[in-house]
Amino acid sequence: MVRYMVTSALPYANGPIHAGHLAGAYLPADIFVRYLRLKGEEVLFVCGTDEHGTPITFRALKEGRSPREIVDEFHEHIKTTFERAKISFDHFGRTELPVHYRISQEFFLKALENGHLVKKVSKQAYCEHDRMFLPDRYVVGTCPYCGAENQRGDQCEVCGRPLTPEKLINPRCNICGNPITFRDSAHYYIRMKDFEEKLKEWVEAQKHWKPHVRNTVLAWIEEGLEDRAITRDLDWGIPVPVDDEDVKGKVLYVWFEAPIGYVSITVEHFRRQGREGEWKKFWLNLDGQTRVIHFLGKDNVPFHAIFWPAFLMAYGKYRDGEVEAEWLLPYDVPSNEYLNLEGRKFSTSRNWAIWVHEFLDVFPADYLRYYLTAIMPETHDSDFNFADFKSKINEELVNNLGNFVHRALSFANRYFEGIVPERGEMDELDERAFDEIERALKETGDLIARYRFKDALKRVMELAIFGNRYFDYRKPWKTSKVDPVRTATTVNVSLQIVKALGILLEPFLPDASERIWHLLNLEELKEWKFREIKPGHRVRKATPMFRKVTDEDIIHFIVNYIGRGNPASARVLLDRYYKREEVVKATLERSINREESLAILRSIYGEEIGGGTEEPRKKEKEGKKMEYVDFEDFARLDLRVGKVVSVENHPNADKLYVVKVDLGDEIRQLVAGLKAYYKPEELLNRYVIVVANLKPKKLRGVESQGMLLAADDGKNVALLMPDREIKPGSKIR
Ligand code: B3M
Ligand code: ZN
Repeated sequence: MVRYMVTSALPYANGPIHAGHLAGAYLPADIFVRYLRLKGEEVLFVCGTDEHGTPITFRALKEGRSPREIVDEFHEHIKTTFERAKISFDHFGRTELPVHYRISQEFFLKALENGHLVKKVSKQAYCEHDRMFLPDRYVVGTCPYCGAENQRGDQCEVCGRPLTPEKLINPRCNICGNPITFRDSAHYYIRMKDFEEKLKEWVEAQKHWKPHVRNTVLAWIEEGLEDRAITRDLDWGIPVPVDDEDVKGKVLYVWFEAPIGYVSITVEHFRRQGREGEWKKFWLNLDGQTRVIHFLGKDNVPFHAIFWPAFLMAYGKYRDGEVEAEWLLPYDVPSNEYLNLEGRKFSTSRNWAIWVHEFLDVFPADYLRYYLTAIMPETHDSDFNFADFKSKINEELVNNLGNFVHRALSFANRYFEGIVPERGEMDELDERAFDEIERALKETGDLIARYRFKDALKRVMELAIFGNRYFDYRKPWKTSKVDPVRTATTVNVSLQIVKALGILLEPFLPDASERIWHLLNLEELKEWKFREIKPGHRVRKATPMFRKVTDEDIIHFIVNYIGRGNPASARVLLDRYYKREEVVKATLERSINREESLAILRSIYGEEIGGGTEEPRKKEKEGKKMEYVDFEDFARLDLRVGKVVSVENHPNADKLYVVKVDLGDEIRQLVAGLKAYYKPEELLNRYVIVVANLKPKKLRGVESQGMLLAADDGKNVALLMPDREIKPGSKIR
């Protein structure tokens, strides 16, 4: 029987996971693995964080933190996010572990011993200003292959070619922006020529790969493979394991050791279980039965289909006391294209992104999984669109699937007290229902096995559509009055379809599948095989499977999550769908902290959203009852006179000032959206009114320790100022 070793690309531990990552390499792998498990196949699913290389050190440098702090933080963060998204790794490890150092160094030494490595001194990018070598992402410039500008020295994001800093046209230092120079540095290179023929033969034989992937990889090999440096001038990573002054203090190239992480994470997995030797059957060719399948995003294809196999070949045979065997080359490298957000590429710096941990604060994991599977970028880039998200969830998940499950359960309870009734005589349509179940299992399974997850999910939903049609046609609400046997058959068959859906949904929506199992009151383990629910079995009361996605949910997400990271991006998204009044109303209705919500709304829309807020103003206009507050409520505000002592431009926002105010016994820093209304000199030394006990809050990265009071007529803004000089810190009463 075939055994599956499934991996998802190891995400760099330098930031959170976004929906594009999830849809690219993690969700598809999870669907695949969950399906194999239901089929009873032997499968191991591993992943972990990639914790070395310039993606890590560059972020550390920018934030003035140590690489270790960064990787520790994001290892935990990413691990938790995957758990929340129900990605069912057998083990989620990391590369900053001794076992990984050991195995990576072993790969290096074996390749060296086998004569596949050469040491060469060559010119390496160097920054005179920062006084350091600049590997990979420390250099930016124009891609020599496709001409795309601003590409980093490790890979072109546009054409996908692996790069090196020397190859870039007009290279600049990515830290200080200055042009770079070149200095001699010694490195170990892998002689790719040694593997060209073997690689070509091997790729040619992989007829089961997606044709365009196979063709692209072959084309790259045919262009000729150059030697590739597998060491770097960096001080974070795995030391080069040779006693050689020339490479002292240097580390292994991250793309050399990261794929070895798949192996070391597997080793660690079995070690923790006390089953030490078992990793071998997943990575060595012991019995010809294991398939290693790497799920990844398309930019990772060359590394997995050319370099990684070359490293495995360079190692030669693995030997220890018990075994002697070849390493397994990848069986397949299913890769996805990119996901865009509302027509534009994801961008971390502009927060034009759906961060998975944030999305899951607002929406259930099943909704994210459903939508990302429905739009999975399998053959071309696809687009995350909020309107489409809402309609797919509400129309397909809630109205079709949720509705069918609910109808079947409700009728079982209404007419049969929750006991699955015996079927009467079956007619053609009843028989067909069972055929449909079998066909759905077969066809969905085949699609998953061919990595066609989008179509597979569609196929599952077709069974739910069939269920609803069946139910509509049978009209049990009518037959119940005249034909109890017919009604019993209808309810029985409907419940069977519900059970089948419980199985079919497991790979895609594990929570919904569990809920169906719970509603049906089933204890048996799920299998990719249909067995009828027996008459006499008691099911539970019907409760709704899902709730609808509302505009308020979407507004809440855009304002409080995207907006917190980048108000301008939130504004673009909100303007696409909603009127400002709607946004303000929805946000304030959900708000726990009104001032905080107002501050976010202001950062999104500018100052017009005044302290008074639009909502009461509108109420007054409509002549509605005034809302009174108690004096105690007012007295809770600590309002004070402050004197402006400095005004500076906000570093990251063009509408904001950073204002320092003397409150008598302390200087406070406030962030205020006054730039459109006051020049700095008009503010300096003026007396203003400060809300002094407002919870401090970061606005675009700068902490605001209070708020200035201002009047706002929708067009203009006027600061409140005491009408004569008074001691800073005086209380307003
Ligand atoms: N960390 C690249 C990436 O996150 C890299 C994958 C490693 S897989 C061995 O896109
Ligand atoms: Zn520099």
